[in-house]
Amino acid sequence: MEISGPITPGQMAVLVGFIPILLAWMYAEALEFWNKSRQATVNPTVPDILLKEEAKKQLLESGLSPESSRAYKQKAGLFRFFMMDKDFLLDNRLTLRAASEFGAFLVYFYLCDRTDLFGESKKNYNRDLFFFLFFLLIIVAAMTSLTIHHDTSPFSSKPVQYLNRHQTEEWKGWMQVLFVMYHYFNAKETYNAIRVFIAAYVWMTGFGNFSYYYVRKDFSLARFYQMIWRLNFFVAFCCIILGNHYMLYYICPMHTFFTLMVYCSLGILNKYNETGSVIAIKIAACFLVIVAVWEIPHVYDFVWAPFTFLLAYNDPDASRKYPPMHEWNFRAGLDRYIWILGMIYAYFHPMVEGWLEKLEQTEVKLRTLIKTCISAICLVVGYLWYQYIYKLEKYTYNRYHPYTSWIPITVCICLRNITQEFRSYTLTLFGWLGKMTLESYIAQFHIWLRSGKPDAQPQKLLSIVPNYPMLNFMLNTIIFVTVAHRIFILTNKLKPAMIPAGDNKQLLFNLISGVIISITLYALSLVLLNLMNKQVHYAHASNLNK
Ligand SMILES: *[C@@H]1O[C@H](CO)[C@@H](O)[C@H](O)[C@H]1NC(C)=O
Ligand SMILES: *[C@@H]1O[C@H](CO)[C@H](O)[C@H](O)[C@@H]1NC(C)=O
Repeated sequence: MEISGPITPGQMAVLVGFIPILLAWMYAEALEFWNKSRQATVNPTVPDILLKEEAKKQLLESGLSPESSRAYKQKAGLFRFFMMDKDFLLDNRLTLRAASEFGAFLVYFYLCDRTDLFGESKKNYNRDLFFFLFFLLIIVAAMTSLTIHHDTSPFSSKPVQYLNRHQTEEWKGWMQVLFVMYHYFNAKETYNAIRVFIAAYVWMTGFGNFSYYYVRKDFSLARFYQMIWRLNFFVAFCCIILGNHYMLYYICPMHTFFTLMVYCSLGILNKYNETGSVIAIKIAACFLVIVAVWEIPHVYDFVWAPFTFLLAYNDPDASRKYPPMHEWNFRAGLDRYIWILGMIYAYFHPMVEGWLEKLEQTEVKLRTLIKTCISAICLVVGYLWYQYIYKLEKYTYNRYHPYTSWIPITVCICLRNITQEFRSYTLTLFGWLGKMTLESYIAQFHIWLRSGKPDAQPQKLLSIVPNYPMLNFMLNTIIFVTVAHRIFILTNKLKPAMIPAGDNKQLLFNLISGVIISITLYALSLVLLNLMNKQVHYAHASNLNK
């Protein structure tokens, strides 16, 4: 098995960190198994409570109160991990299991994308096949998972759901399916549509985050870190394991940045958020910041220069070379306004919902008239947009995109919510896919498609079943979706262990120990690699001498 390129210190560090976790998990499972079988055979009649009482008595006898033992538990977690403390391992067995499974997936990613274990094949676009597969999925989803929802919206107690969670998740699912298929089949003709989808995600970032912070008023750092962690945990490991830059997965920095912007704009002076004019000023300020950074020459370079280490990107296969910060300018620039629009829509959401409720109560004739008018206007606007903007060639389209992407999004929202019934139907299959958009977006690069070397775009397909493109597509898709879904679940499982909510001391402790462990592992791996290189040199030299 050949690997592409030498092993980096980062990869070594992850490996060195992963092995003890894997061993600890196996040990913990063995302990659990042993405990269970012992309880079952030796002491089948003693209930659990008695055992616990017994343990407490022993603790007291040894001079430790239960309180101090709890503090000991929190603080000395790391220490106890290194000592392979049995109780600690048993308590954290599930976390260790999740971490080990996650590590195993990373190994799979590496095997798929950086070794020649599996083959690769060329992308091939066939419009007929592309839409056949997409419609097939819709039909299957409609037949198996059409659901009517009756739960209430977070803003009112009425069951009129306008812009509810099921819908946004379903919406994400639709877009995600087309988005990954666009990559798989290299469907160049849908390029402009993909741009609109990404704008819609960013719109949802603005919408969802604004609603959350505005309604819940929960500006706690722990919550915020959890969100950032959820967005970046998986991608960070992908970058280290595969030697990529963060910007290869541009969706992640983009959402992180816009989430940060919403958090800051609402979090600063959040006492005054109830006042309408303050919100108006905040939103205007967001616009001004974006206009200043992206529309005034040289401001962009000045503002973003310090972040070059994080956001630089060069495509190794590109025929034209751009400056390293061009990619971020282009990607974030395309959707620079739409998140603000999401915030505005979220702000007016309760009001629109009120209108809709009133509209539902008017008599049938008037209601039908109004709804028909709205639909007609939407259709005409949508058609005009399609004719005059969407159909433009991609470079021209990109220039108009930041200023026009709100049109299809608004049309979509209006039409989707036009009737009560329509609003409450969703296809849960798409909703299910929509939940793991982030994971499937990242995973597709390496275990569905194949990039082959650091920072390269995934130009090839991963081929597990050579010479049978459709069977390969099927098998690969099953693995890909399963892995993406598992990683979604694992990320959520590991989240509370890494970023505990509501305990700032523990959070700080975790952050600091995380940094220390990372630095230690990195240093250790540098030393290890150095030693290995010396050995290779030595072997080489002695070969030459012979
Ligand atoms: C905020 O936006 C990010 C990025 O889209 C998303 O992952 C997160 O769930 C959003 N937060 C809320 C509370 O909706
Ligand atoms: C009403 O508004 C949009 C669509 O989902 C929101 O995202 C809601 O999800 C709902 N309608 C649409 C357009 O799907």
